[in-house]
Amino acid sequence: MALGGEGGLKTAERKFLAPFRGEALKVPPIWLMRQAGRYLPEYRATRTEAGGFLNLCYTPALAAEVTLQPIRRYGFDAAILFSDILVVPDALGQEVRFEEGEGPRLDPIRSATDLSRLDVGATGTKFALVAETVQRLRQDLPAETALIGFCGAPWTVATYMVQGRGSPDQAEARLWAYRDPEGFADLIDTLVETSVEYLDLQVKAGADCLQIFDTWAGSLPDDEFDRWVVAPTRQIREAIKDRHPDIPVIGFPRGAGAAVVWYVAETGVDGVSFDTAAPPFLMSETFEEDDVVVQGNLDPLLLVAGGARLDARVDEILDLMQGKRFIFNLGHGIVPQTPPEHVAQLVERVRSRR
Ligand code: 1CP
Repeated sequence: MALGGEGGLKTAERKFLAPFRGEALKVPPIWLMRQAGRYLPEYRATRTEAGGFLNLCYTPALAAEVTLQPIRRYGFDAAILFSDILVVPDALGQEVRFEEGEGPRLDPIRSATDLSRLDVGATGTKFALVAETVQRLRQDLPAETALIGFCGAPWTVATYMVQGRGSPDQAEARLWAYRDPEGFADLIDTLVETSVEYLDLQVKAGADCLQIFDTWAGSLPDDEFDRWVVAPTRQIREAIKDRHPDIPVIGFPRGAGAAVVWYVAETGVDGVSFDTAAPPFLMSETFEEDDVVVQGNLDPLLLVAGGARLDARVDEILDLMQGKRFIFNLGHGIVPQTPPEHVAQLVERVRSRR
């Protein structure tokens, strides 16, 4: 597929944005979380050329290139900026390292003294590189392709900052929040403030929509969910809406289960992304017509398996979501062992819908 410049198409005409204007499309827009990444050989080549994952995030020409790779292959309705949620702590001065084949590593923050070493004034240089990537993308993307900017939600980003790495239970952050809620609130407030600046500069550079990833929203009981997931997300959404009223904001409170209703009502997000565990009838029946755009939720492992099961599940989701304001996506990110031809099969199945 040829990639071209703006070509006179207005932002408002991009198909991806139609559900946010109130339209329920017969063939919904489609993009996939982690659509750029290790399952694509061209991604692995560019990552090697960059000399590591974070270098890739901070080299605008290469970050833009890997963002465009899945658009060239599959013509998704939206591209998502190639970056990572951990660029925020890294820019704040809590250096993030990605070793080959391992997850992220950070020197953990566990106290007010550790916290005082973060510098909200220091983010400019690294954030400017991300803004440059967004600018390049808006120029190089096909006019019809929307561009999604993103950040991690403060709770999820904090879990990595406090634990120093990914963890199955986010225990260190949860314990800090119980033992010293005021101290933990200082960390969350810093992340709210920094995330607003980060998203604001992505919109100014050309992002059409924003997604807030809260991968570990499901690890908190109701009262803590309210304080550390819902309240900070609402603050971010409100600050962004003050500056950019027309930019849709999608939340992804992974693992929230039934609390998704509360999350949508209280944060005021324009769209909500359902995770793999949510039964499709929850996506189709939970909300009234005007409440929110729904996105989701195919199992990423079904995309690895492929075959007739994949087609059947895609059809089931599309049947249930017929007549709804819906965006087709996975319930979590694409995994590295996904065969690229299965992604082509998925896109073809969605687009051949009559
Ligand atoms: O090349 C590599 O080996 C790095 C793999 C990789 C990639 C491709 C990481 C490391 N991050 C990314 C890109 C990324 N991460 C994007 C880019 C755009 C796209 O989707 O195509 C986005 C939106 C993210 C968001 C992200 N990073 C989340 C939230 C969504 C989710 O997947 O739950 C989280 C939790 C992270 C942290 C992170 N970054 C990378 C890894 C392996 C992890 C998870 C670490 C862990 O919990 O152990």
